Amino acid sequence: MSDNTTIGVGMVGYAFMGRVHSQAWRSVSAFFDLPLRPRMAAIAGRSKEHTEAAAAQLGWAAVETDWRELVKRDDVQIVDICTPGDSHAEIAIAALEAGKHVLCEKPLANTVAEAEIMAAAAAAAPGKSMVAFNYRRVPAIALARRYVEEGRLGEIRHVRAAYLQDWIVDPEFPLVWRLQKDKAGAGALGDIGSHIIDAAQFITGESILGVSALTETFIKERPLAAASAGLGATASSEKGEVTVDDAALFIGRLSGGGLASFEATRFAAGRKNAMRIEINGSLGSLAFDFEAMNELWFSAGGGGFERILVTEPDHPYVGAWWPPGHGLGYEHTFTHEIRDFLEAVATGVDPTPSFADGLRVQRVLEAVERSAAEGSRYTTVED
Ligand code: SOE
Repeated sequence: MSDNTTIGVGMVGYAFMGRVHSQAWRSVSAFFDLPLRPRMAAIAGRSKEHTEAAAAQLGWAAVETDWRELVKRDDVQIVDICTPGDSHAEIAIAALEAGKHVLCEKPLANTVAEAEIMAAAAAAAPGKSMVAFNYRRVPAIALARRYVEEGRLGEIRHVRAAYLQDWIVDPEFPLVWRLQKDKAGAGALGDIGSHIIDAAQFITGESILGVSALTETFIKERPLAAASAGLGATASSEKGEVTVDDAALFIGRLSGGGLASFEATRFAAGRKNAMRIEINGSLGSLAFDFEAMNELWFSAGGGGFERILVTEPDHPYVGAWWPPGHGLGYEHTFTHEIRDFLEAVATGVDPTPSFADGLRVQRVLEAVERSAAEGSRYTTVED
C-alpha cells in the first residue's frame, strides 16, 4: 500500500535494463528531494530461481514468476517494464488498465500497430506513462536542448547523428534476442537508432518528416545462444538466421526545414557506445559524444568549438550530485529519468517522452524500414 510519501514499484525483467533501473530506483531519493519515495515492492521474471537471485541482489522485496500477478498487486502502483519489445504492449496495456503508472523501456514497441494501441491506452488511462529514452537525461543533452530553446543556435540547418557500437562484430557472437525480429522488432535501427531519432527530435524540438534509408545484415547466420547476460553471451553448436538489420543509415527532412543524417550500427569496430549528435544552426552549433558524456561542445559561429564541462551545479540534474569536475556516468541518466517520472506522478503532470512520443519514433523506424525495402525512396513518416 502507498501512503502519501511512498509509492510501490514493480519491475518486470532483471537483465541489463532491469539492473540499471534497479540502481536508479534504489538511489533516486538519496540524491533528489522528491515528493514521493519509491518502494521496490516486487520484481517479476519467468524463472523462480533467477528472479529470486535478482531480487536479493538488486533490492526487491518480493518475487513473482508471472508479470500478471505483479500487475495485480496492491503494493505496486508503478510498473516498470524492462523486457524485450515483444512483451511491452501486453504488459503496458494490462498495467494501465489496472490503474497503474507505467515506465516502459525503449523502443516503445516492435511495430507501429502495437505502439498505436499503447498510446491510445495511455491517453485513456488515469495512470501516467513514459517511455525510457534515457539519453534525454544526460545532463549535456538536456543542456543542448536548453541552448536550442534559448535560441543560441538559430534556425536548425543540420542534424548529424550516429550511434556506433561493436559488440557483434565477431561473426561467432551468438544470436541473442536483440538479433531476432520476433523479440526485438528491429536490429541496430530499433535498439540504438531509436535513441538518436528521439535525441534529435528532443534537442531540436522538431519532427522528422520523411526519410531515405539503407539497411544491411552483414552476418546472416550466427550460433544460437547457450546463455546470455547483459550484452554478453555464450554460443551453442547450432546456428540460426539473423532476422534484423545489423546497420541502418538514413537521411531525413526536419519539420523546421533542415536536413538530417543518421547512422546506427553495431559494426563500428572500436566504438563501444559512441552515441553522437552534432547540430548546426544559423547562429551556432552543438556537438556531443556519449563516450565523453560530461562534455558538450558549442560554437557561436566564429572561432571553432568551445568545450563545456557539464558538471556545474546549474547544469541540468548535476546539482544533486558531486562537486564541479567530478562527472557522472551511464547509470545516472536512469536515475534522472526516474526522478522526472516520480515528480510527474506526484504532481499530476504528464511526463515526457510520452507513449505518443514513443509512437512518433516508431513511425520513423517504420518509414526507414519501408524506404530501405523499396530501394531507399524518400518515404514520408505517416501520421
Ligand atoms: C544495446 O545496444 C544497448 O544496451 C541498448 O539496448 C541501450 O538502449 C543503449 O543505451 C546501450 O546499448
